[in-house]
Amino acid sequence: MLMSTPRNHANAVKLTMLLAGVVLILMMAFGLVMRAAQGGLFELDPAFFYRLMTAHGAGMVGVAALTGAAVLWYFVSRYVDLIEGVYWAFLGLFLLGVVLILGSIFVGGYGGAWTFLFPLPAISGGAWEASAAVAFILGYISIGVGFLLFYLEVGRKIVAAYGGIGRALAWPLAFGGAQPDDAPPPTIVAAMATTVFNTIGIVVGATVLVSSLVNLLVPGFAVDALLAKNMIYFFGHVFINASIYMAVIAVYEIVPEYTGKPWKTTRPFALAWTAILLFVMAVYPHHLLQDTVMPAWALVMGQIVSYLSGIPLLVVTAFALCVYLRGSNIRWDLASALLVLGVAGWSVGSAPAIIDGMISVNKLMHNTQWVPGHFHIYLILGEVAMAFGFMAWLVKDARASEFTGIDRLGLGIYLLGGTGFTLMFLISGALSVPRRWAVHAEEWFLQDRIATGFGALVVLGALIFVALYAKGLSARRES
Ligand code: HEM
Ligand SMILES: [Cu+2]
Repeated sequence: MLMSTPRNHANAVKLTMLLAGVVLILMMAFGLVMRAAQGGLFELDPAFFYRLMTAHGAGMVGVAALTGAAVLWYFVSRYVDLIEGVYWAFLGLFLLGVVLILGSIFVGGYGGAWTFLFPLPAISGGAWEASAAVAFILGYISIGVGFLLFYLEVGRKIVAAYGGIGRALAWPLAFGGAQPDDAPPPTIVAAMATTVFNTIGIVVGATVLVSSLVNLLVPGFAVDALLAKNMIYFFGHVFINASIYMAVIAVYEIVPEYTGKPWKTTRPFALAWTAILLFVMAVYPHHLLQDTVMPAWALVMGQIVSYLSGIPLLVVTAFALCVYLRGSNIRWDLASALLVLGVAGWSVGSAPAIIDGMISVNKLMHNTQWVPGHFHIYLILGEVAMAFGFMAWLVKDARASEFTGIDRLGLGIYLLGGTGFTLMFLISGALSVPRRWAVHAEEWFLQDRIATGFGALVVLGALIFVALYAKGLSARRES
């Protein structure tokens, strides 16, 4: 095993993180415009609101997945020999997809949301042409193909090096009485698990995408709407979760540098990752709790697995992190603070998610802003915080001092903004404010405006992080 990432892979990942940082800020600005428009701060044509919402949803999910994948590639390349060309093909297909999606939205007028629910892409009520929906779907397919190539390379190299999927998942340790010292490192276990479940998710997503594409081109070819919805939410749930499960590799690899205690694959760790592998796929029916035509057993399973899903997440990462931090003299800087924040935000965000996963609650809350409330917690304060932490760590050695005033300022602004912004979504949801409405009633303006203020802080914090990263990159080039 290599102790440091090969230079070529490191450079490709650094470039990816710079791109991702710029896209994050742009998409956050879109979100801010939406929130301000909901608060009646200015008039926004509703059709344009839905375009922004589609770009924000697809763009943010995409950038979360991209940063997660970059983290995975960076650290997995320390253990196995990955082909650099595959990464460039992945990035190229990703960017091609972005161009197609942006074109479909801002040139073609597509505004059917990132979930492209059948038959919405085809039946737009005249808001966009079928060709715009086709471009959107082709964009997704391009990104999907890129990810499949990525996982094929990661998967085959890990399987070859560790002797099979089961061994890479540390099953001999989990179920066979093998010794922890013989188990693969946490990075490999996490990379193998995400490779398996995200590949399955993307293949299911690609199937429903191609079906929707055929339906667009040959309207006589109808798709079963309930089946399509199941497939889309299976894909969507697995894909966004995979982004966080990939990003957490940064915590496993970087936090030990600060605590001096290596993160080890233990039996509970191995068991938890196997549980994650199964739960992440079994839990998706929690997105269909409103669909009364779904078989009752599937919905009940969605609820029960929702309860269970929180456990391995909290055990493997949040609880383990507390154990590692306790009694160690962790050195705080921007990177370690953001990584620890990421785990905390992810864990906290799982609570309102589990609440919404209860059938009785979901009946009331599902189409309210409670839903964007919970996922913005584990995205802004979870996945994206980990991505910013990873970026700060990448340029750490270019900095003279460890935890500067500007670092603390950025962190404080981001944390305050993120907490306030997501709390306002939850409060609005509890007050039954619907989600995905371009125009709000005046009674909701106050929450919307307070949220807009907090949202602006998030954008400002993110700007500071990305600027520090860009500065760090250029300082390294000069030295
Ligand atoms: C400054 C930061 C952000 C702001 C101001 C913001 C704002 C918004 C707003 C106003 C909505 C629509 C809410 C509604 O349904 O009424 C939304 C939806 C959404 N946001 Fe954000 N957001 C931010 C950051 C993020 C991040 C970091 C991610 C993911 C990494 C994200 C992912 C999403 C997704 C997936 C949706 C759902 C779109 C849909 O319903 O189709 N957002 N956001
Ligand atoms: Cu879900």
